[in-house]
Amino acid sequence: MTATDLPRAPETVTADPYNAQTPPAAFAERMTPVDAFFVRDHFGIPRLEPHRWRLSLGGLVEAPCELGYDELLALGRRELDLVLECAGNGRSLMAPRPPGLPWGERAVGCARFAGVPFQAIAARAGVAPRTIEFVFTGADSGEAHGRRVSFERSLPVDVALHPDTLLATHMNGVPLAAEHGAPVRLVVPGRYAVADVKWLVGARAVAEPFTGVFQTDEYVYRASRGTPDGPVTTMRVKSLITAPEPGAVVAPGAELTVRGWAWSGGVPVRLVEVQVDGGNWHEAGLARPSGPYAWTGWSLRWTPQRPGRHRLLARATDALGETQPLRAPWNAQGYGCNAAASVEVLVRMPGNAQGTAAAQDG
Ligand SMILES: Nc1nc2c(c(=O)[nH]1)N[C@H]1C(S)=C(S)[C@@H](COP(=O)(O)O)O[C@H]1N2
Ligand SMILES: [Mo]
Repeated sequence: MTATDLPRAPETVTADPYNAQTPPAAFAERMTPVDAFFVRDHFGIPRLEPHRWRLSLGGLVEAPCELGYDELLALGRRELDLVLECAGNGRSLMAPRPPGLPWGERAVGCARFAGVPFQAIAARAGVAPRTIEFVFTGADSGEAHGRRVSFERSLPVDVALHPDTLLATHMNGVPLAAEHGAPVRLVVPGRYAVADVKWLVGARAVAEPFTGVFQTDEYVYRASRGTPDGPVTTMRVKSLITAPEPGAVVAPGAELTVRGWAWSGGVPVRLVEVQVDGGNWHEAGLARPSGPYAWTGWSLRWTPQRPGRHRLLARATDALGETQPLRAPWNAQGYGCNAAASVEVLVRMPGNAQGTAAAQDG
């Protein structure tokens, strides 16, 4: 069965390389099903067999080494529920639309990852004190900015050696799927998912800032084509409305539940507010998240009265006091779009033909 035969397969954005966003139905679940989880690939999908996989650890370490899959599994196991969000998520909402994949709002998902803290492997090799970063290498490569490169990203040494930075082998209880980085990928809580190098085959300790294409050309905030303002790192506070679905038709006087998810880069969500047609903001109820890096469920009862189209907005605020802006913050490459979530619904009496026509011309 191919991905497109699955009832809840991701919605393809580009076929080659394969990029796809999570379908709305998958957000009904706290953990986004693997089959429905968004995929972001810059090059092709390498097919790596676990029993032939090797990770090389080198650079400024006392004892460079290689590690196989079973050796990795033997080093421990830690489970974490993590939101993964592409830094380009929401780009198509920016005006003018920056170049890059035209993501809607669904290049995001939350899954339970299991793996081994990178720290455990680094400790075995012994990290030289001069180390400022670790560079992580994926098995995929191709042409980018006129160069032939591997997919490589670096992390500051304290982030790389944080006990929650994992070499993940499992997602939602099953071994990683090929498109999500099998057999081993990096996952870094709280950061935009570009940090989460898939098909991981190498890690090296370095004493200078890494300047690879995906570190300094791509995945940086720039006001214009000029000097970058800084790299894409922590996920900005954000929310998603999962019900009602866009264009839903509801009867006046019928109570419904507006619900969704909210998250911020490793910081708890403190508040979610919902607004109808530009009126007052109403505080939604928050559910307890399944872990410090998981998303927070929120909901609010709403009884629409007036027939017609209604615009619902949701905005989250995190424990640091950061709130989603109403309009997408623009930057030249379209990263970090965290504008308030928005959905339009149609309220009409059942069987009202005019309402039906109005629903269709939207
Ligand atoms: N090796 C490799 N790792 C990668 C990428 C890639 O193209 N190659 N894409 C990154 C980006 S930009 C994102 S958003 C996440 C997406 O992870 P997913 O496809 O499992 O959802 O993987 C990251 N890791
Ligand atoms: Mo991404």
